[in-house]
Amino acid sequence: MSDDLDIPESHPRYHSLLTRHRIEDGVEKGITSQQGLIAQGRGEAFDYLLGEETIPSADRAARAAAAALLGADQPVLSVNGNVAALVPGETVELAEVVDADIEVNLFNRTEERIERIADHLGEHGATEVKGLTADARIPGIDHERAKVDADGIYSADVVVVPLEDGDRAEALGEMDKTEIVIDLNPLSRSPQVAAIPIIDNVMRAVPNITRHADALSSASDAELKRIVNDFDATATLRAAEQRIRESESPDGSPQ
Ligand code: PTJ
Repeated sequence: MSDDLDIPESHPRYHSLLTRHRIEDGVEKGITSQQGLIAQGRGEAFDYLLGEETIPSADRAARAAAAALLGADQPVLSVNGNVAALVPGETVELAEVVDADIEVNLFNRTEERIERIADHLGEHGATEVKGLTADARIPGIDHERAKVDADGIYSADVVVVPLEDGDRAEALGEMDKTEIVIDLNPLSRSPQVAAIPIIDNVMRAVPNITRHADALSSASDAELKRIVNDFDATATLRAAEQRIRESESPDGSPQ
């Protein structure tokens, strides 16, 4: 992926423009679907209202996510076309730190796009990418997202599902998995049904979970469990919604 932007990092909208650039690049490479552009626009609006920063409740959620992943028997990171374009290297790094599998799972599924995403993740250091076998189905979903690997998402105990539609999020919850959802919209169905909703941009959230996982790498199982049990999903969603509703720009004027 090329991150060659003709604008300096000091530009106030640098990160937002970099995100757009990566998504555009993803579409050009056949990794991201055209609907991914629309999803990105929707996310950007919420990010703007959140102040384009990781709010304290999202940081606490990222720490709880790191604890859940470190304490898991079989954690899996689910990757779609937007995630592959935005955070390929960061996803591989997180998978390494928490010893998770990576599985491609697409809403607009084609074998060709799965292969391209797997290759793209391989270029960013992934040694194994699941998702092509698709020998199991998530019960209760009648679209392509139901197709998963039996030794991947299907049998995982903890799953990270960034930028998800609500259907699969709900169905995975019903399979008794601990679901970690990353989404900028606290009112979206997927964070609402997640055990651990992280209301943050995936560009910030994924490296932040990795940072917390590094810091917790020598924590005991009891300590990891305590962090997960103490986490309050409802308060996290409420804090993000409040931030959005009361949004002010850094100089105090309404945005
Ligand atoms: O690659 P595919 O075929 O699996 O398709 C992926 C998309 C994202 C196109 C598909 O899952 C989709 O249409 O998703 P939705 O229903 O538009 O939901 C996307 C959610 O992600 C919305 O709630 C957005 O607010 C949120 N979102 C968008 N960009 C980001 C984001 N959340 C975190 N970080 C972002 N950069």
